[in-house]
Amino acid sequence: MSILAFDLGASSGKVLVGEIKKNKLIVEEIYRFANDPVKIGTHFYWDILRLFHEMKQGLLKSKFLGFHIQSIGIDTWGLDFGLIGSHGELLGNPYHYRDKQSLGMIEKVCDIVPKEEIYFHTGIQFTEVNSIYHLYAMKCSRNPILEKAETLLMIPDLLRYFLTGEKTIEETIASTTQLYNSQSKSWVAPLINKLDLPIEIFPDIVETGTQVGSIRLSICNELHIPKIRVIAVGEHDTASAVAAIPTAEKEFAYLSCGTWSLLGTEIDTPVINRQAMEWNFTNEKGVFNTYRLLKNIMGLWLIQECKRAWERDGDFLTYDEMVDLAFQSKPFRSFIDPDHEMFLNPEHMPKQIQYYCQLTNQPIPRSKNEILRCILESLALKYRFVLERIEKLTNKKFPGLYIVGGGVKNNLLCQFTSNALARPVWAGMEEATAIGNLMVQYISLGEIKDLQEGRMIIQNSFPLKTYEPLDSQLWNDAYEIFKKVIESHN
Ligand code: LFR
Repeated sequence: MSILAFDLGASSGKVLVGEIKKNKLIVEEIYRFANDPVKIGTHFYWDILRLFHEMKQGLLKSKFLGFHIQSIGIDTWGLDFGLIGSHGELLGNPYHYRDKQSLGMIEKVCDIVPKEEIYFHTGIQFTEVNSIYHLYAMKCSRNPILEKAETLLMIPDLLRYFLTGEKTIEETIASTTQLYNSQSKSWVAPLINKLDLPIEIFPDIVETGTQVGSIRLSICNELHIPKIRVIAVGEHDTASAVAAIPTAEKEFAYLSCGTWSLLGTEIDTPVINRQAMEWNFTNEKGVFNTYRLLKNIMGLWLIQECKRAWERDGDFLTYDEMVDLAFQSKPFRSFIDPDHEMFLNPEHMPKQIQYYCQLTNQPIPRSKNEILRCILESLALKYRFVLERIEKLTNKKFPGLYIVGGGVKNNLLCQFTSNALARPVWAGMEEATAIGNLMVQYISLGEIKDLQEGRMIIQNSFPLKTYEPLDSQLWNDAYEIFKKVIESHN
């Protein structure tokens, strides 16, 4: 049975076909397109209509290739949303979470509703990029789009609505808003009301795996395709990626490594206490009965932004070339805290890294080699820092770390991570997000029994590469210095 995953990530949008043959999941990418946010004036937007057009091209491509598609599912990153007006049309272009309108909004929101109250209802980390702060910024600026809105839809739900006409939000992506209580499975009405946000715009929630209608007739006619079922998969990309972690263990640590590095563990009940709040850990809803206790680490964004900055200066490097440069550099010269807010969306990432090193009285990385080395080592050390905190919060000790996502192509980062943790790393499945998306569809269609069986099939289908730790003592010494640096400047 052939099914289709639409996976809209920061580096591109992808369409992948899944099939199960001899107890193996076969995944083939059939179409890829750009997913570049667009800056106009001071704002940063999704190019949403273009993306919908590209999704239609993906559907056509699957037809031309002869696949008989039984269902589709859509996932994207979390947080972002579109607003629908009284005529059922999208009002304006959805903002990208890196849009600066939400700067300063955590303080404003927490002046109205105490931090503890928000955390105890939602279990979600405080970061300015969350939907709650964008909505509040729109409210403060009396944004006419919010004033006219009748329904809020998260981006995968919005695209799903364009396809089917159904207006619902899937629960994993709902949890990224910081306005949703995934234990009681409801929007947090007191929070929404205290912020004077329009509660009526928050639609019904559907559980992961729900079959939520089919592609509307007008689109089937336009593309000359049959009716295709649409399934609300783990629409938050991280939920889908973690669903695909290929393990039979109940307790494991993972790193979903892409533009963001999401490091965490899967749990049955959220860890919501003072310590978790102080350390700003998040409890996002996972697929089915799971939660993800994790921390967002700035991730490959730092490398992607260096690439972009150097390209603007006419210096074009591939990611492989960048890894080679880092490899050639002297180790452990200077460190950054990848998660310092100054790295969220700077004008020029390499200069910002130099500035951080200057502020923290460290040798300033001058060459590209030194800058890249500084990023990769700092990421690996931050992974250790976060994993140790997760172990404290859960009272568990993990034997190693699974890494999935685009970052697995970066051998140096995987090796550094193993070195920094002094534990093995099992890395693979660049397309984990799409694989998790497909797996949930198969569960919904009854082709796979449950998450556990799905993970076994995935384990059987995609080999992992093991990295064993090297130079543990050197990395241990570096870790002590790293901790002092990040504590000195937060
Ligand atoms: C990863 C991700 C993270 C989320 C960030 C912004 O792609 O979805 O989970 O925190 O992007 O939405």
